[in-house]
Amino acid sequence: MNNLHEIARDLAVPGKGILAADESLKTAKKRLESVGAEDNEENRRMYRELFFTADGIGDYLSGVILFDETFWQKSSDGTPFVKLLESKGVMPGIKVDMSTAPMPNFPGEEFTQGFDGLAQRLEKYVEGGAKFTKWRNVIRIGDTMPSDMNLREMAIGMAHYAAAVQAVGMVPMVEPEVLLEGSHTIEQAEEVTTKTLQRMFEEIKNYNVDVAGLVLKSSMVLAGDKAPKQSTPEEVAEATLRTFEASVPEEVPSIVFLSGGQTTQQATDNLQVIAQKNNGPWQISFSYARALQGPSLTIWAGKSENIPAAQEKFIERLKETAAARDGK
Ligand code: 5MM
Repeated sequence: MNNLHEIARDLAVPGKGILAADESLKTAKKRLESVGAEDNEENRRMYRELFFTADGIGDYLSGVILFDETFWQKSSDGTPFVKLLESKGVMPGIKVDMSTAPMPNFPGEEFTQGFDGLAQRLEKYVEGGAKFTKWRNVIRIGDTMPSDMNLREMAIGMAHYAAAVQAVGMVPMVEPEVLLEGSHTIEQAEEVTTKTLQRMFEEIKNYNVDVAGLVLKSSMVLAGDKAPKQSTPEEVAEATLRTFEASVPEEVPSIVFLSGGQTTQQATDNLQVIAQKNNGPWQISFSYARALQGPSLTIWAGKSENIPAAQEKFIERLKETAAARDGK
């Protein structure tokens, strides 16, 4: 087994998962302002530090996905965040896409930016200690969405990105997020997610990417957030696992989920039942942002005196989510 295979497998080992702390500046602003905290570089740094210095994160986290600004920042005692995470046995990862933008001529659809200077940026991250990377596309479900062109662009972009990352010795995490927003049924979500993953892995193969050295970050399959009939954890687990069976090559070692706007409870319950029912060849775990950080963000609210309580809440969320990852 080569190094990429080992890293890809280790990112989803039993009992552990990934923290997605890679919100772009725009998203970080939204998060901070939602709790009345001012959006500035120091507050963003403090917010990240809260999570990275919480006692015991290494027991539940295999990796953390960072955003460029955070990747180069230091904790209050001067330790670079990357070194701090490494010292806790947590692999540093980096988001290398440059977020999404509207797709011309396809109203409602988006494409992912970030190929300009990608090779140079990847080299810098390797030197800086990154072990894996992440690239996210979004796929929206609607009357005429996703369009064939949107899927085509997503698949080619994702394959090209994954090939570039493996070429410099890092593990690419591929994240084609099928959005939860909308009134679609779980059946529609299953059809679109299956098609999305099939198209993506087809191009990944065409680009000679080593699928045993990548991690799939997927959305769960469930009815849209405005659908009259919401999905139960059993329905989510069955539809999600059916989707993977129909689309994910068995050599892929690890699949991790995004929480995508599900409540913390939903994200935990759904993960637990998926883990219990998973008979596939893949390890399945989590790579949540909101479902891990949300409750701590509310407690912290930008005030340093709230950090201990926010950290305690974070460890509680990690414990629950890591147990769910093991089907408990
Ligand atoms: C879908 O978002 C990813 C997982 O987060 P959730 O568990 O909250 O759904 C997340 O890693 C996302 O890719 C980053 O937050 C960056 O997103 P932006 O929109 O800031 O590029």
